[in-house]
Amino acid sequence: MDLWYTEKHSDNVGITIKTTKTLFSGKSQYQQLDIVETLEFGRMMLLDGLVMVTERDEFIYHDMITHPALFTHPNPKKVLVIGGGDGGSIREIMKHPEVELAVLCEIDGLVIEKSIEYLPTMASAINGSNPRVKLHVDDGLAYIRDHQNEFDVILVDSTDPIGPAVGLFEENFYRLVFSALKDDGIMIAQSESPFYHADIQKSMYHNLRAVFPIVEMYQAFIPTYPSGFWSFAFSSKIYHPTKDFDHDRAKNRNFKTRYYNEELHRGAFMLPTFARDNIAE
Ligand code: AAT
Repeated sequence: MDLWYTEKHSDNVGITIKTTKTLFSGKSQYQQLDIVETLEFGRMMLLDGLVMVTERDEFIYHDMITHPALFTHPNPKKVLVIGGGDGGSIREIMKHPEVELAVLCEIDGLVIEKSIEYLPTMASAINGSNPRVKLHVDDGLAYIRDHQNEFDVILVDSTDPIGPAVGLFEENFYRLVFSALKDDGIMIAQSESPFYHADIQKSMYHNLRAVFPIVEMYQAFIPTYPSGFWSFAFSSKIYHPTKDFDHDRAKNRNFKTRYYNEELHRGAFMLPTFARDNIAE
């Protein structure tokens, strides 16, 4: 029997996806984890009933949380991902040959374990086979406190600001990220939907600007996230995402990307007026 899964995106709107099978359902110390099979989007991972990733559209999110920073920073050697236990961000980071080490700090070991088991295309670089990858099961806030002046790029691949991710949207956390970055470091954080989450964006960008001299929003189209219109925050100590971006290095990359490209890199930072207004000072 087919079951229709619905995620409510507001009190009155939602997305509905036909599922054919539940592959895993269980509760960790932090959250409810479900992995289901769908007809349109392949396998889909839910945390507390909300869509985190699907096999069909994850390439968009993972291209866009990684490549803009890694093609702006001239020599990213050491990268930290906070959250992202499915491994999709680490897989994309590994495509950059100059990266010597990527550290994944995910709070929930069950997400990592079940992603390796059920989402192997995403988890291909976190299954223990890659010597350039290190895994830590820990709260990102706790991990970052013990690290100073260490990373070239930090990606905050987190859940929405509820439960364990609340602290990852606060000024105090951004100060710790700033200290954990080297003098020319860059941080990217997923920053919700400009269409539905204006309030979250307003406070998040306010907090980021209190800490980083350069803060720019960029956008991507992600069909299974609320409204399909999603965003990321680019925060940086010295490099500007379009002025300092190395167009030729991105153009001549020796790997394939299905969403990101050197033209889109610039275009993604061009925002519709209502999105710009969300984060106006
Ligand atoms: N790669 C896209 C998937 C995610 S999931 C985000 C991950 O962040 C989850 O596995 C969650 O367990 C982890 N997480 C939450 N809080 C913390 C924390 N404090 N420290 C470390 N990891 C944490 C992103 C989905 C975006 C959803 C948009 N609707």
